[in-house]
Amino acid sequence: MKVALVTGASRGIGEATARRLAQSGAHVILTARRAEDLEAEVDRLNQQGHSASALQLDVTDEDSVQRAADQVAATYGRLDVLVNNAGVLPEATNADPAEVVDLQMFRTTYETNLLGAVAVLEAFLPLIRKSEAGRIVNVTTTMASLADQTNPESPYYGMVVPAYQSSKAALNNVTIALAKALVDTPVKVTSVCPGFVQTDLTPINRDNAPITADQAAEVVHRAATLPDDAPSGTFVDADGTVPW
Ligand code: NJP
Repeated sequence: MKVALVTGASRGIGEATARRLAQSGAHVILTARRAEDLEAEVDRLNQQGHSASALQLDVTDEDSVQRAADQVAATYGRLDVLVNNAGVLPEATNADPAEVVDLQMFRTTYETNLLGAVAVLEAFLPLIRKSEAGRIVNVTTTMASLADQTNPESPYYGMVVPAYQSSKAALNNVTIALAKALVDTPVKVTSVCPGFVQTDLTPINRDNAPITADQAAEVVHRAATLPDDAPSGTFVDADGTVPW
């Protein structure tokens, strides 16, 4: 049985992705800042005959990340699927910003979206290298595409949330670099844009989002279960390739 771990699995796309991975036969480890927020979904999945467990993992707390990695090492000795999903968008709820660039906003956003993801990658890479077919998914966004941000024809052209966009663009760069570093291994690394999804990430816009978290989980799941002959180091959404 494959062992999969999802960060930020207490709600939204992370929870739906964990559910989808469990439904496809993996043992899924749901993680979030508070383990108690995961209990109901873990119980539900196990009662449905799937295999799930919970671990506390705050991506901004290195000790918490390392504790989780040590626990996975002790229990399974490897990790087959890592979904770096935990993310924040504080600019979405900053109604009256003093200026478009705000150092504290960048720090808060980068702490979770970029440095948190890097901390998780560093701690879990040794376990992913032990998998026969490791898969890493970094959940980013087309809002971070430099091509789309500079194309006046793109629906993303008018979106200006620089802390969020640059944090995810940097994570996209990590995808590219990791794929190169792991080219001689079976590990595949993918950046995924889940689409505009009905979640708590942008509470003000939630009702305008066209798709549910369960629908968004499909493309994340696809990247998490790439076949052996699939390319590594790609950026995709539900429709295919997204330009960097
Ligand atoms: O967000 P939300 P989504 N350590 O707010 C967790 C990207 N995305 O599902 O600890 C660990 O419902 C938090 O857990 P908790 C987006 O950038 C979305 O929409 O309980 N976990 C919760 O489970 C993000 O990367 C859209 O607070 C931490 C989860 O993160 C991913 O999709 C569009 C944490 C957030 O759940 C999931 O976002 C797009 C920490 N320090 C990309 N801080 C969209 N929704 O439309 C937060 O293109 N979490």
